[in-house]
Formats: sequence, C-alpha cells, structure tokens
Amino acid sequence: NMGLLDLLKNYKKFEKNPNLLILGLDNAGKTTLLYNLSQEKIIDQGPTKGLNAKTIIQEGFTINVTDIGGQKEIRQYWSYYYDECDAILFVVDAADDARISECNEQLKALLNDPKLKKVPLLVYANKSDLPGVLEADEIMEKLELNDINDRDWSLYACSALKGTGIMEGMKWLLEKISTK
Ligand code: G3D
Ligand code: MG
Repeated sequence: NMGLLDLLKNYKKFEKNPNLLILGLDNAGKTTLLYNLSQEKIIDQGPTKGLNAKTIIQEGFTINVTDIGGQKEIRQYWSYYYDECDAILFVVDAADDARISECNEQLKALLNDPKLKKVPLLVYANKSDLPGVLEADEIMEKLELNDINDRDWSLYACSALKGTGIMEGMKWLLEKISTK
C-alpha cells in the first residue's frame, strides 16, 4: 500500500520545505486526510484550537501539512497560515450536496485572497466510498473549477477513510511544486 513517503522518494528537489494547507468545510474529512497522509512518521502533532499540524520527514526535506478547522467561527484565523502556504488541498464532502454552495463560497474566498495568489490547488472530492455521492465532474461544475485560470488546479475523487485516490492527487501536486 503506497503512501506519501513512498511517493516522496521520487522528489528530492524542492526550493524549500513545502507547506501544504488542508482546507474545507467542517466534516469534509480534513483530519482524516491528514492522518492518512502522515502515516506513522510523525514528529510533531498537536491539536490547538481546531488546528492540527504534522511534519512528514523525508530524506533532505520535510513537508508540513496543516489541517485548519472548517468551522465558521475560526475561518477568520485561516489567513495567518496563508503566508507560508505552497499548496492548497481543498477537501469537499461529496456526500454533502446541501452544502456544496457554501463550499463554493469558501473556495472563492480562498482563491480571491491575495496571499494565496498562484498557489496550486488540489481539490479532493472526498467520501467517494459512499453510495450516491456527487461525481467528480458534478463537483467540478458546481465549484466552477473550469473558470480558474490563475493557477494550476486539479480534482481527484478520493476516500480519506479507505485511502483511495489520495496518492494520485498528491502525485499531481508534487509534480507542480517540485523543482525537478
Ligand atoms: P474534518 O476534519 O474536515 O472536520 P473529519 O472532518 O476528518 O473529522 O471527518 C468527518 C467525518 O467524516 C468523520 O466521521 C470521518 O470518519 C468521516 N469521513 C472522512 N473521510 C471519509 C471518507 O472518505 N469516507 C467516509 N465514508 N467517511 C469519511 P465521524 O463519524 O467520525 O464523525
Ligand atoms: Mg478536523
């Protein structure tokens, strides 16, 4: 079962240690994704005020992944983390049709933030293991992803719970942020 560490072995070159930010509405699966990405090689972790940060170590560099809580009350604090952000992992609950427009608003706010200008965007259509969820192309349409023309972006269906689809997305992302 290939994980992020296996994938990272192919990427020796980053200009700096990359910081990945996991964002999305509450209940989308951000913490589950972080847990999945970090596997067991975690050197620090600590939930503080709805925030989990994990450092994934690979020979020569480390990757910091921060999962910021999606609750409305703490969204105002997100921008503190934007300065150091090299890539956005935006997690969508594909089973939550009712909140897809809220999701869209949240994403638009991110994309309009000057601090996140040009930062590559990986959208995960999560919970694809559940029956009857929104398909990847429906999410692409509802989030108007095809209108994005100021950065690299891609969308992958995944299940953070089962671990499917995640590495396909990470592979795309690492290609974008590595210097080769
Ligand atoms: P958040 O950190 O974005 O708020 P969590 O979301 O990671 O805490 O996940 C919220 C709930 O969704 C959890 O359920 C979690 O197990 C579930 N979940 C996350 N990813 C998946 C997935 O890929 N498939 C399915 N079926 N469920 C998922 P609980 O019941 O623990 O609240
Ligand atoms: Mg969480």
